[in-house]
Amino acid sequence: PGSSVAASVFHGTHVAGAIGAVLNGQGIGGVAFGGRILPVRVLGEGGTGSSDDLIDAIRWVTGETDGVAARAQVVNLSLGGLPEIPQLEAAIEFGVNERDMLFVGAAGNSATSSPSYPAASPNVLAVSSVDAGGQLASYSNFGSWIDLAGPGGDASRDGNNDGRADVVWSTSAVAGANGFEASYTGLQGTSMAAPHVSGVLALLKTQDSSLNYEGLRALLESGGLTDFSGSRSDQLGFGILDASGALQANLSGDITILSPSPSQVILGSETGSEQIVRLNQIGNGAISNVSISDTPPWFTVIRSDIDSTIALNVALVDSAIEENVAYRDVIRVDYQAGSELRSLDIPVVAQVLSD
Ligand SMILES: [Ca+2]
Ligand SMILES: [Ca+2]
Repeated sequence: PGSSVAASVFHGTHVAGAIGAVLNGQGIGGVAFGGRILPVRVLGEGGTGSSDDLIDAIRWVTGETDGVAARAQVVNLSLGGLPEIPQLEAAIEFGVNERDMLFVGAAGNSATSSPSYPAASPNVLAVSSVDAGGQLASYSNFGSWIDLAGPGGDASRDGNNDGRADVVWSTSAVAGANGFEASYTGLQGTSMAAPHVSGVLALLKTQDSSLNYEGLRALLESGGLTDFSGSRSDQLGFGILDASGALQANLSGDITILSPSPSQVILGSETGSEQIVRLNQIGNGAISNVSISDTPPWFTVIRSDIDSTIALNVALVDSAIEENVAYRDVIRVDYQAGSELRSLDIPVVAQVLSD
């Protein structure tokens, strides 16, 4: 659920409108305005519900429940705040692996870095929210688990200086003399940011119905979906959604990249003084000329491949670390992927606390 600006009703109507509202010369149009929407209700009025209902709904949409084909290609999850739940992970994994479905989750509106599921699931794109000036919205969650940002508005700001609060306008309804009447309303929230991403994914699926989550990650991590600057950030992930750029990148064919796991190295008294980072290859091009940047005195990087996966052993240099000081740097990996020169920044943070 988004943070309401006016009355908090017709949340799903608002989200669906951002994805698929038809162009009728009034109000707004959806990102994928020719798309078909399959509404699946999992929450009651006021946005409360149970994770069991969500899991049942995902199993139904993927076709796992009754052993049929997927009922949708893209699943927008403008909900969250759950912990990691194995059954929920399994239901999403089935859709991704067995049905080539794509899942998008709202990061949440608590201005915290605590992972919120299902967005934080490794098989779901987590979407944070930006205002009309492209800055992280004041309420938006953030963290190492954010994949990209989308327009979700911020009613407390006017980031594009147009004299109006930055809210997202979409379809809604109001009580009239003869029941509910169609209307439009402005809301803010990562719930509003996620459907913009889902709408673009629907367009990408129209271009190429074989686009699966692995291919989508390659597009994302190579900067193809966003205005990616070259460095991932905990606020915007790989950057702010770029609809037209995404459609062009999707058409340009196979992308090969190295994807780090974990995406960030944390060293210190809490987490240990060594960590292995695997650079998993996504895509089928040849990877060559992998080079690792010089490191600062406080850590070392040694390449120590695991079978055919490139891997880095990152280790703290105890003698170069002062206690209770926070250290932060990046490992830059340059490499050739097919005909493209690419680079990757892996953040490294360290802190050793005194006893
Ligand atoms: Ca995720
Ligand atoms: Ca504005």
